[in-house]
Amino acid sequence: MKDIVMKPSILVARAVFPEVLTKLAQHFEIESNQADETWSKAQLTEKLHGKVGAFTTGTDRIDAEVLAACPQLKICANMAVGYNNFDIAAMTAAGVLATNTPDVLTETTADFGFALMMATARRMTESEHYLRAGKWTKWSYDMFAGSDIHGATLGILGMGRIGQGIAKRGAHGFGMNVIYHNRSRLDATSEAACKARYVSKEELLKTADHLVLVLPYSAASHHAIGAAELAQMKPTATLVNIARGGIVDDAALAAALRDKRIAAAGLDVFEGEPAVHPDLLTVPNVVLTPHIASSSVPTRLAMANLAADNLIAFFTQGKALTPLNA
Ligand code: 8YV
Repeated sequence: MKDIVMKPSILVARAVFPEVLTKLAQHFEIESNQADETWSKAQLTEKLHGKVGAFTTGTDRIDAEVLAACPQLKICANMAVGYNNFDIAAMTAAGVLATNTPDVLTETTADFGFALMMATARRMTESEHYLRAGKWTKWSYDMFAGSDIHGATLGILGMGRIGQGIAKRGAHGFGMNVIYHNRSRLDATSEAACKARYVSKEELLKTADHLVLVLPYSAASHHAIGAAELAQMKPTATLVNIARGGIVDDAALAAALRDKRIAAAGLDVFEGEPAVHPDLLTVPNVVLTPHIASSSVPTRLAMANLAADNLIAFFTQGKALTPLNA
């Protein structure tokens, strides 16, 4: 008689491309969430119970409490490069591998960061709302006059892969003067490739015409841009956040925008998203997008495939492709 080999049981916590589910189904018994229901922590914990693996996204929090209730769990594969939804220390202590999806989203996310910076500086959504509201009745010399991108000083806070992608676009495509601040300085070859100059955070804030945030979220970067930092920026400067909500103090930013202490902001991420600080919704000089920087079809598919391949490689070869705590 043939042995029946049980496939490992995994949870796919959010809706995902059907072809990725089909691929996973060749290797695993799957409980999925194609209805994309929003689960509470208790529901996520209940669904995870008895599973050996999980396909997660940035909205699924895996912490000590969840881990304690799911002792069978061996791996959580995040479909995101950021992993602040994971308590890595707790996962390591519980012997649970964490993986993320680096590299595959770098260029798409850098494209979006650049686009958001341009939309912010050139007041694209503000002027579109004006047009849609039927307020455009005549040309005027200063109508929605914004600031230039070409030749301006691009400041980048957090110079990882995505930060470097934005720097290259600015330096090589738009003749921008690029400055950056990061926990550690890049090597000379990487700096030369981005034509970027390392400066202190203070100089970055004071000098940048357009400041783009691309740093990971942690306790150390919580409210890295608050009232004090905004006060150091030029009144003509713009601020773009494609990193994580919580890096910017949204209430302080809304006040700075309202009082024109900086010219404008572009935000793809928010503290407590999908809720958005109500004050941000009342100021006109901010471009708001719903956390879509990595969202091109090919890139989201590549991210989903990499997360799936991490699960498959771990269970078939004993080694994930992009581990965080191996
Ligand atoms: C994801 C992101 O869309 O990769 C990241 O870190 O922020 C986005 O690309 C989001 O986290 C969903 O998992």
